[in-house]
Formats: sequence, C-alpha cells, structure tokens
Amino acid sequence: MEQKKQYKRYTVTSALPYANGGVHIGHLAGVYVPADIYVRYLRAKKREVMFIGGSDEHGVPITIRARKESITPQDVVNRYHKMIKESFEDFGISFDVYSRTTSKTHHQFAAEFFRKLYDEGKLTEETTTQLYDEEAKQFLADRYVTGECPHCHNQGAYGDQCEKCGRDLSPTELINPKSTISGSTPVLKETKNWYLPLNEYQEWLKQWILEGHKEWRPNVYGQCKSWLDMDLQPRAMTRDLDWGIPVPVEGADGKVLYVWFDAPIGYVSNTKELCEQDPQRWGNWEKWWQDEDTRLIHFIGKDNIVFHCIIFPVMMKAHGGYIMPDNVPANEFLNLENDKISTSRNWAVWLHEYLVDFPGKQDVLRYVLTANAPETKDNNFTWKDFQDRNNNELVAVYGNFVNRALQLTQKYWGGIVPERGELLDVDKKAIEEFKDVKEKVETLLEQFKFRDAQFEAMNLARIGNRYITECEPWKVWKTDPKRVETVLNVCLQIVANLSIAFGPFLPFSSNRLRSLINEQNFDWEQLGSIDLLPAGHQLNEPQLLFEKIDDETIQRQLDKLEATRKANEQAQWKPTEVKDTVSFEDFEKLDIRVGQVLACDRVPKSKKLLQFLIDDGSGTPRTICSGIAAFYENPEELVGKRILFVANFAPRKMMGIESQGMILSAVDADETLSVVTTTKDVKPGSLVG
Ligand code: B3M
Ligand code: ZN
Repeated sequence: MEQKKQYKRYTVTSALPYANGGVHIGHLAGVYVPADIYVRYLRAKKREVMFIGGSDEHGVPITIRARKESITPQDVVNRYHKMIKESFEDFGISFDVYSRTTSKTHHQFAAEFFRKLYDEGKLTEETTTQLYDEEAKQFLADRYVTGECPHCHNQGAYGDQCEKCGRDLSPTELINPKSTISGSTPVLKETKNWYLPLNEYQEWLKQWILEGHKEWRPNVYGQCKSWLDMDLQPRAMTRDLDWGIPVPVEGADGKVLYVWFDAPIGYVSNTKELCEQDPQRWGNWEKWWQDEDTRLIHFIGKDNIVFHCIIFPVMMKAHGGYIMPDNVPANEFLNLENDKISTSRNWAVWLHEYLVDFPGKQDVLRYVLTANAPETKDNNFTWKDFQDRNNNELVAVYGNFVNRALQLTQKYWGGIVPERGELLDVDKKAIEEFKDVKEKVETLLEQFKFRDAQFEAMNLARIGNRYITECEPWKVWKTDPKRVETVLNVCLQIVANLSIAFGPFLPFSSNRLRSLINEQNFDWEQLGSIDLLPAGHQLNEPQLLFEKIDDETIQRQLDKLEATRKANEQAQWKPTEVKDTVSFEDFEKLDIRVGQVLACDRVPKSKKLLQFLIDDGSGTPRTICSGIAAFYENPEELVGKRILFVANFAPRKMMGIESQGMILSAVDADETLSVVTTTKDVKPGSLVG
C-alpha cells in the first residue's frame, strides 16, 4: 500500500545486535542489508534521513559469556562492539551513528525515561518470588538455572526453555533446579520489581495496529494480531541483576533495567549523541523522535516483533511525546544449508571470515542475500546458490554486459563515447524498456520489497544484454561503423543507468563502475535517461566488475561447514544408556578371543564387506567377514593387528563366503567404526573375559 502521508524526514533504525558475538549472514539478510538499501535510496531521493544502529550491550547472555571466559561483561562488549562495528563498515552498512548502550548518554537517557514513567505512576510495583542463590548471594536470571525438564525429563533444561523438547519453561517448574553460578540449589525469595501494565494499552494497540496498519507485512501484522487476541499481561521492566542500568529508584539496589527496556531507548540516545556531536547537520534529537512529520521505520528480525510493535510503543505512549513507528518491515529467518543458523553451534557464515575468504566481494554477498531475502518466509542460503547467482547473474548478466560495452568502446574509439545517430526500432524498443525501471524500483522500495526491487535493477542489465546481442556491433562494425556508434552510445547510457540503479543495493560495484565510466556525479532522478554520458566523454580503462567463483572455492566453504557439523556431533555426543543387567553366566556363554589378522581384503562386488583371515591359535586360519569396508580405505593396514572376535557364533554365508564369527568394533560418535585391538601382544587364541 502507498504511504498515507507526506513526511518531512525519516528515522530509520535497525536492531541493535547483542555485543556477545560477531555478525553473520543471517543478521545481514534479515536486518542490515535491507535497512541500508532503504536509507541509501532515501538519500538518493534527497530525503532527510537518519540511519541509526548500535550495539546492545546489556542482558544476561553477555554476563554468562563473561563468566565462562573469566572476564568482565565490559570486556566482552568492548571486544564485540568493535568487531561488529567493523563488520558493518566493511559491508557498507551506512549508519549515521553506531553507538552502544553502555555509553554515558544512554545510561542517563534510559534512566531518565524510566524515572519519568515511575514518577507519573505509569509503572506498577509487584512482589514475586524468584529463585535465589544463597552462596552467590544473588537472584538468578532464568538462564542461570538448570535442571530437569518436567515434560521430557532432559537433565540439562534451562530456566526459560528446554532445548530438547523446545518447551518454554519458568525456572520454578524445573525438577531439581541448580544454580549455574555456584552449583547450589536455589531457594525462593521475595523480590520487588516494576512492571509496565501492557494490559492497559491493549485497546489502544488494537486500534493503532490492527485498524491503522493493515498495510504492514502479513508476518508482522499476523504476529501482532495473535498477541493482541490474547490478554496482554503486565511485564517486568526491571531485573535482579548486576549488569545493566541501575534502576533509578530508592531501595532498588542490585536491580537494573530490563534489557528490552533500555535497548530500544538506545535508538533515541544514539540519535541524541549524534545530534550533540553535530547539531548543525542534525538539529536536536526531538525532531527525529517527537515530530509528527517524521516517519519512523524499524528494521528488525521476526523474533523482535513483539518488542518493537507492542512493548516499545507502549513505553513511548506511556512516556508521551513520541511518534509511533509507521512501519516495521521485519524479515523472517535465513537458514544456512538447510539448517538453522546458530551462534552456539557455530553454524553460520561470519562476516569477518567471509571477507578473509572472499576479499573485496562484499557486493556479491549483498546481492545474494537480497536476491534470496527472507521477506515473506524463512529462506535458505546455500553456497551453491551463492556461486550460481555470482556466476550466472553478476558475472554473466551485469558484468558481461558492462564489459562488452566498455571493451568495444575501447577497441573502436579508444574509450571515447561515440555519437548517437538515427535510432532504429530496436534502439527505441530498448530505450522504452528501461525508461520505467526507475518507477518500478521506487515503487518496490517504498513497499519494502527489496528482492523484487533488486530484480528490476538487474533487469536493466538483461535489457542491455539482449540489446547488444541483437545488434551484434562486433559484426556490423566492418560494414556500418556509424550504426555501431549509435548502438554503443545506447549501451553506454544503459551502463551509466546501471550504476545509478544498483547504487542502493551494490554500493561498492556502483562506485567502481562510476570510476570505469569516469563520471561520479549522477543523480538518482536521472535514472532512465539516455543522456547520461555525452558523446566525446572519455572513459577509463575497462576492467571486470565481477569475477567467476570456481568449484574449489565453494567446496572449501562446504568442507568448512562439514567440519563444523562433525565437531558439533562430537561435542553433543553422549554414550547410550547402559543396557539391562545380565548375569555373569550369560556373559560367559560368549566366547570372545584374540586373533591376529593374517590378511584383510575387500570382498569383490561388495561395498560393505571385508574378508579377514585370522590366526586364532588353532593352526587353521579362520575366515570372518565384517561389514566395515567403508571405514578402512586400506584394509591392509589391519594386517598384523591383534583383534577381538566372537568365536562361537554359528557360521553364516555372506556374499558366498562362510564367515566364522564376528570381529568386534567400537562405534564412534559420528557412527564410524574402529576395530578393537589389544594393548599387548597377546597370543592368538587367548580368551577375553
Ligand atoms: N539485541 C536482540 C537481537 O539482537 C536485540 C535487539 C535489540 S533492538 C532494540 O536479536
Ligand atoms: Zn524438555
């Protein structure tokens, strides 16, 4: 739907990532690339816009990581704030401000915000019982309590969730709860906290969102509706914790503001910080947050919808004076090779690692993540798709067209833009086709349809490719050089248009393209024009805009993920449960012996079987077949080894060979097998027991 109102300026926020890890492709695809495309577009349209980012540096996960590494939470956030900020810069995420919630400005601002709500009686006080660690002398955040899940009896469930059965829990539901800080059993203790009575705002929220914002993305609107169809409950805005912003109220020692209270206020305090740094340029912060002529847009991932559409708006409404978000274009999730991206399992493509492996290829990733953006449903990133989109779209369509146009101009006219003569139908058709690219891209961007918008930009290159292929200037050159002048002139106009159209999406490539055509000063409004490069204009030496990515490079990434998967399997592996008790007599019925391998070969025509010839001490070698061929590439390596085998199984035929017993093997965590050997050179035939 069209936006309803003419706004004077735009405040664009993107979720503040937790400073307890790096950023990966999921972050970029979900939030930062679309937000960046949008603000680059707004700037190109000469709209007044502020793009706000920053690190979220409070919350329990940060304290847990600090404890694990025996450093302070401040150390943790210092490390990751720097790293995250650099990654964003590297990928051209063009924040006007990127600050942090541990800044002084923020602490003060958030505390004042809370204090105002408190003073005006907008918060309710409630005393509840919470788990308390008497040894560590502190209340325990949900994540600091583990115990047995009451549903599936997983022993390692957390106080907020059981990762095995996926159910949400509260820490008091756990069977046998333990504090992860001291290991002691927590006790229940009363504590007082301050709550935001969301229930009092339910009707207002329904009106504002369900009636007023039917144009929001269906996933966002739907999530809001399902919240608002239930009765909203008051929600605690303070926590018993020692990391965060101290609650600015008498008698609240040892309590901090809830991280989801202070984090969104971070958008505002970061604005204030920027305004104070450069008031000339930005004016005062109020104009960005409290002026009805400002359009507020939040870019977030779907797990943050309730905080940005319900809780933060209620906070701002309760405070008074603030504008409400006009849209919250939240994305769904991006998976990686069909598996959920996970920081703890290291199942991710980290931006800092990507740049080491693909230096200078930021735009390739930006392109692929937008082409495959999880706008309406969860989507999947695969390295194969990454390679295909690079090779078949960026290289074969965009890069190839630009290269042909520049190379031919170089070859025939020394890189000088030729005159455009009389236009034939084929020229007119191409020009007609790309004229409405501007309107298409704009309409789609205004609707937050970044995928489709980028597709339209690429369409310009497709038009160019079709046109140049149809006109075949390299053939016509011999017979009609005048005609070639016209064709190349049109091609070069399309090339120049591409540098404008792709500007918001692929900023690095657009800059390079502009230096190749030796013209930096295009205006977005010129998009669609056929007079961007005047005849006689000198271009620079042609260079490739994109390069192919080969199979080995992709294979290396797949191998890296495979190694991660293996490592995870190993880390998660637990021995199976011990079987039912058996008597010694039962055990004694088994005749297990030591044998020495005399020969070991693959059984012809079988992928599975190895044929062992064993010295079992009897003087007659024994043949045993074993289905472990997959685990021994060179079966000969087993020759000479002392192994264990069951000697009293009835013989049975396998692939026509009579097998007399069974070789004992151990099953490893990844289900690979290893033949069991002895630690001393025991005589073949010796009993095992
Ligand atoms: N740090 C959660 C997240 O990174 C949170 C966002 C805060 S936005 C104010 O998903
Ligand atoms: Zn469970």
